[in-house]
Amino acid sequence: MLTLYRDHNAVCCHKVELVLAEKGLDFQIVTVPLFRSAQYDPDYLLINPRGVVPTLVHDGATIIESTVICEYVDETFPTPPLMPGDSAGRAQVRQWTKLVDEEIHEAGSVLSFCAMFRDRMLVMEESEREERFRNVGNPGREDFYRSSVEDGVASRFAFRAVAAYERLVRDLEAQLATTGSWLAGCRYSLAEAAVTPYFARAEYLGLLDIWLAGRPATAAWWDRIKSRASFAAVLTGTLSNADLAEMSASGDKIRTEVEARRDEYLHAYSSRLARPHSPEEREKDGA
Ligand SMILES: N[C@@H](CCC(=O)N[C@@H](CS)C(=O)NCC(=O)O)C(=O)O
Repeated sequence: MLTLYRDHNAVCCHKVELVLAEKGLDFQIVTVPLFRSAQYDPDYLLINPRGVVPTLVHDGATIIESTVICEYVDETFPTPPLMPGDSAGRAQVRQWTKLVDEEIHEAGSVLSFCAMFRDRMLVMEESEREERFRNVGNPGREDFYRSSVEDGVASRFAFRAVAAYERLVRDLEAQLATTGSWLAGCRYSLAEAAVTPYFARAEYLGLLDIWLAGRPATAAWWDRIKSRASFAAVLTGTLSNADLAEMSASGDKIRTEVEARRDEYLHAYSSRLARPHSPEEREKDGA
């Protein structure tokens, strides 16, 4: 028996659900509504001491951390495989999942905070808002929650988030333009499941095209992902009209500022962003 503790519109839960859908697995859902602070309930903290979703329970084993859960599911239910058969391919997948864990998860969360969660939190009583911040048991997370809610896209965390999306899509384009349809090997893998929720969130906020413009290989890859049954089951088929309307309206309000921060990043970092030339190209340039 598989039980997933999740919030229905949480990016790292979508990652796990995409993997379960790709495998065609049935699972029981326990809803942990994040905005009601259910993740800090003492009973939930017993199974996930980090106070976050998702958590997967399988035959008495409790597994936390979405990337770890995805690998666990892939190993335990090997068909269809979502990891390439060779070590180099598996290393390639892990380069993407590590990037998502280290940078993109925070970037997606910050953009969501600057848009819809900020809107929700600004209308709370101050005491309720403070309690929400106080509940976060991790100073790093508390800092970005506070900063995104207090300063919105002007926050330094938002600048980092916009830069992280820019680098992600730049690197996806470089890879997909050379390797073809998928990020690792010849089929959909855990790398796709890891990136998809953060692309979907940016798309629902009405921001993804800021990064996709002029990146045809990534745009085609994104269309391939959206045409899969797993995407329909986890995203289009699950989010309500109210969810979609909230994301779209709140994203609309920050779009111009996000574009400006992207320009600011490209301007400040352009000389440091040039991809290194190959020895052959340098020789041709007379370097
Ligand atoms: N590294 C963790 C991150 C988990 C995480 O931050 N989950 C978010 C939802 S996507 C959450 O539960 N946030 C709780 C909160 O904001 O208080 C994972 O990948 O499982």
